[in-house]
Amino acid sequence: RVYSKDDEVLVKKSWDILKKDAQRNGINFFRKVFEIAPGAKSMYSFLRDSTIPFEENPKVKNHARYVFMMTGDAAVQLGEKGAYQVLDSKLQKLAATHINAGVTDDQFEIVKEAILYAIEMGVPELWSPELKSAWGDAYDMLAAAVKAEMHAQR
Ligand code: ISQ
Repeated sequence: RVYSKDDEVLVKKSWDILKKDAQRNGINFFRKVFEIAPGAKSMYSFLRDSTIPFEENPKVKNHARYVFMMTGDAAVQLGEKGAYQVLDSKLQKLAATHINAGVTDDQFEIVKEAILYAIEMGVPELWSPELKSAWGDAYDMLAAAVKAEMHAQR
């Protein structure tokens, strides 16, 4: 098994801290995505024609917080359950949203890099190679389920 009990413990411990500042951590997450892939802004109607910095856009602030919370809440449930059981009723809609946005499989790697960066910024005191691989594996499991559902729907 890739995702061990130790991984689960590390993810849960760090998430307890990260979720307390989901707004700031979510913004760090989104900022990194747009830094790596500026073109990703065009996925959001509310960013496409916007000239103000994205973190001043209230819609983005809410969305960044929401996506960060959803990812972390799903990640902490892995272990007892697999990704399919965790995402469950959300999976179909999540996959459909990503298909509609034109997301490709390789773009999941950008989001992985960005979320790991936001976690490092959010809990520098807990950051370690072990924490990085625990979150990386959690992300990979969730992403695999979303990608598989996207392929199934297409
Ligand atoms: C899509 N899914 C998750 C995170 C994201 C961050 C920025 C842009 C698109 C995204």
